[in-house]
Amino acid sequence: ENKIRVALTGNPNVGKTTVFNAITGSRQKVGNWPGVTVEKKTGIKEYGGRILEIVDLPGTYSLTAYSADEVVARDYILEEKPDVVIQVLDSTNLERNLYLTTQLLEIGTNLILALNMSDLAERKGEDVNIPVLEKLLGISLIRTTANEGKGINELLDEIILRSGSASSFPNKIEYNKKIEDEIRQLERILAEDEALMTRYPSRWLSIKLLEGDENAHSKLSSSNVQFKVNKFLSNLISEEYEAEMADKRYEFISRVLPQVSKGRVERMSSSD
Ligand code: GDP
Ligand code: K
Ligand code: MG
Repeated sequence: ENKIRVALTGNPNVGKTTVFNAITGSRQKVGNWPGVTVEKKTGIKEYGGRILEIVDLPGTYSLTAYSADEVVARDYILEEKPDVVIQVLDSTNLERNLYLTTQLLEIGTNLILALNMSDLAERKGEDVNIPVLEKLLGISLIRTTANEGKGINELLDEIILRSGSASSFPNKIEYNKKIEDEIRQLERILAEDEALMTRYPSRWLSIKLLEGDENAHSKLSSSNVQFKVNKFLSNLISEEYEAEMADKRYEFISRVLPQVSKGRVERMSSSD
């Protein structure tokens, strides 16, 4: 196929729409997502002999299902399975932005990070070691200053490159032993519904079930699997899981950031 379906995601105000505009120019369509009053922007770009279909997803801090924006963004990635997902990040606010990254990694996508607002980061004297961060996350990063059109061609080249590969699930976050064990048990139950397993990543779905995510639960279609899952979850307190999992995601970020921030770079590469 000559078409590449690309989704832009990221926190609010990080420059998603600026990236979207820089890529698609005037070839845009604006409408609404079905059933909700959330704006839907799509656009087309011809590049390297390929046709890129780009969608500008609503800005979110997380991929839970607490708001219409989160459900739209998450369901697009899960159900429509874009060939490539670009997370646009504000380079001056990496810690907060990487929280969404941990969740995109958990879903498993062809993820590319656009480290946007690099002009502001540079002005503040902040710098990240891109090769080391790429290695720690297991994905590609491109530096952009979208409002000046900088890094956009590099981003397009990376989209073409990534579009040929399968989604990856760099399993970066390990929960405690008890939770990992429960994830495995849930995955075994879910595996009984083959159709479900071709649609959703089983580890991600198991994690969301433990977190008490009703939207994720509603994706279970087999009543047999539903029954077993409900029985498994009946004695568990989902709030505790949600807290533990959020902690582990932040812990991962706080381990990664010092290794890629300016000043720590030398130490990292010599001991790595
Ligand atoms: P969105 O909410 O993620 O879609 O963010 P927008 O694309 O609407 O951008 C938010 C603001 O940041 C706008 O005023 C943009 O002009 C500005 N902006 C976008 N990218 C950059 C960048 O790389 N550097 C700077 N300095 N400003 C940017
Ligand atoms: K905005
Ligand atoms: Mg926007």
